[in-house]
This record gives sequence, structure tokens and C-alpha cells, in this order.
Amino acid sequence: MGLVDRLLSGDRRAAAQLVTLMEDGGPPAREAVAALYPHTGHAHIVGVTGSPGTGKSTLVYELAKEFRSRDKTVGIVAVDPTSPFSGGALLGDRIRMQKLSTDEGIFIRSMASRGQLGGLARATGDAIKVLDAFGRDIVMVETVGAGQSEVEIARAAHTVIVVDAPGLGDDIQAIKAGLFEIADIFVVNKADREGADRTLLTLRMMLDMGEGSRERGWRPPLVKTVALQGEGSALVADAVEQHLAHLKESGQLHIRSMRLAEEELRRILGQELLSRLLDEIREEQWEFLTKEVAERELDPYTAADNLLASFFQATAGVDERRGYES
Ligand SMILES: Nc1nc2c(ncn2[C@@H]2O[C@H](COP(=O)(O)OP(=O)(O)OP(=O)(O)O)[C@@H](O)[C@H]2O)c(=O)[nH]1
Ligand SMILES: [Mg+2]
Repeated sequence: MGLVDRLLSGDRRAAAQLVTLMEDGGPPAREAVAALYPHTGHAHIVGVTGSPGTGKSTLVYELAKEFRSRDKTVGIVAVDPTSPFSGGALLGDRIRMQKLSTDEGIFIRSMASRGQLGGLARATGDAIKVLDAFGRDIVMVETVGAGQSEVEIARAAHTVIVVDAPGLGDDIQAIKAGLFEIADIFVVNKADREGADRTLLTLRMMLDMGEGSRERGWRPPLVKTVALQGEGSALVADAVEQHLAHLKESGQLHIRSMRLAEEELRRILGQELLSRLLDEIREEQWEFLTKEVAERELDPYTAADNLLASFFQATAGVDERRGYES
């Protein structure tokens, strides 16, 4: 049986192998995506993002337990799970993950960020497809909300939870970086710490000023949690379910799916075009144009135009030849 068939029959090892395949990318990954894609589109994708160390992993762990108690199966993709900021958290993550992984209804996987152009967003998007096809009801994606590709990953979810916490210095600072706008649910974690109410108030004020709230008819709820004690995680799970219900009832689930499909298609098209174009350019031509630009003989836009023109000429030539053959 092939990997994808094994995945569809519920084989966890196949799921793990497929995620690895997605990390590696290339033609085998594309073939696998083509085979499993018709089986996706059923999971509720939940992005969990926020500044480093706010308690995202701890909350994801608690949410996973909560959803399991509601008879939902859970997949977790943690992107670059430990930032240098919270240092020792990795061990805690490992222990938590181990506890969870004895439950067949939970599948956890962390993604290595490989740093190639667009690679992380692609690999994570494809890993989510694996867990979706695997039949998980909910797929949570944890990413640190710093950097464009992480925000992009979080945005590619049906429901986005932004986790904030007191004691991160400037509260507004903590939720800048484009995070406020993408939140469907705000969690103020570490409510046991001083300053939690002030963090909550700041967020509420920003919401009242009409910032954020990306969809009509949905005001992002603010939920206080002490994830470390599991306090408030049921309320967050409620909010996640309410948001999905809202997306369905308002017809926005369809709109959002269309938007996500379009964004993914654009991203893939851009990468494909670029890599094919770079393949097509002859070494001498590349060196020549680089030198021209460096020496101010040619501006970079005109150089890029030249490259594009010769690329399309070359590919048009290929099509013509094909046309003659057939
Ligand atoms: N006091 C308190 N500490 C918490 C709470 N939730 C998490 N922590 C602690 O905060 C630290 C960071 O928690 P993580 O869950 O690893 O945070 P994270 O956002 O996943 O961190 P990164 O993935 O590294 O960005 C850990 O030491 C947790 O034990 C909470 O509700 N209260
Ligand atoms: Mg984490």
C-alpha cells in the first residue's frame, strides 16, 4: 500500500512519514499532495500565534485535551516550537507532547524551519493537508508571531487565536507585527501574573477603536487564561467552536476558503515561475546582467524585464515546437 493509502486508512506512521516528505519538498511531496488533496477540506484549521513565550504551546496542549474531551480528534503542527526567548521551554514542550502522544486521537508534529524562500509556509501548508486528509477534526498550528512567513502561516487558518500575556513590556508592541488584524480570538494568558487586566484593557480599547475584527458580524472575544493550570481553556475552545459556527452561518467559511485557495495558488505560482525562470537563465546572461546592474550600465528593473522577455520568448519557442510535432 502506498503512503497516502496508508494515511487514509489511519496509519499514524504514514502520517509522520508524509509530513517529513512535505518538509523535504520536491516532486515526491507534490505527488503526495496531488493524491491526498481530494481528501482534505474537512478539518477546522486553527492558527495559534503571538509573541515568543506568551504560552502558546501550553495553551495548545490544554486545548488539545479540551477538544479530546469533546470527542474531537486533534492534529498539532508546531512551527519552530522554541524561540530563543523562552529558552528552557523545549523540555517542557517535550514532556507535554509525550503525555499527549499516548492518545491516538492526538497527532503532534513540529516542523523544522529550514529558512529557504517560502519553504516554511509551503511545508507547513502541506503538513496541514496531511493531517486534514488523516481525518483530524481540528488541526492547530502554533507559530511565533514574529516575521512575515509566520504571520502568513497563521493567516492561512479558519480561526486565528492571538495569545498575549502581561509582562512583555509594551502591550501594544507585543501585538504589533500585523497580529492584531488577523485575530479572531484574543487570549490573555498568564492571568495569574500582575498586569493581566491592563493587557486585557489595552486590547479591549483597541477593539473598541475598531481596529482588527477582520469580519463583519464577529467581534473577536477576549479570553483570560492561566494555561499552566488549564484555567480558561474550555472558554477558548468554546470561542473556537463559536467562530466556526459563525463562519458557516454567515457564509464566510466559503469566502475564506476561496481567499485561502487563491493566496496559496498565487504563492505557488510565484515560486514556480521564479524557479523555472532561474532554471532557464544561462549563467553568462546572469553574470552579464548582474555586472551591468552593479556598474550602473542598466537599472535593475530593466534588467529584470530583459530576463522576463527572454524567458517568455524561450518558453513560447518550446510551445511552438510542440505544436509542430503534434
Ligand atoms: N505564570 C504563568 N506561566 C505560564 C502560563 N502559561 C505558560 N506559562 C509559562 O510560560 C513559559 C512559556 O510557555 P510556552 O507555552 O512554552 O510559551 P510559547 O508561547 O509556546 O513559547 P515559544 O514557543 O517559545 O514562543 C513557560 O515557562 C510556561 O510554563 C500561565 O498561565 N501562567
Ligand atoms: Mg511554543
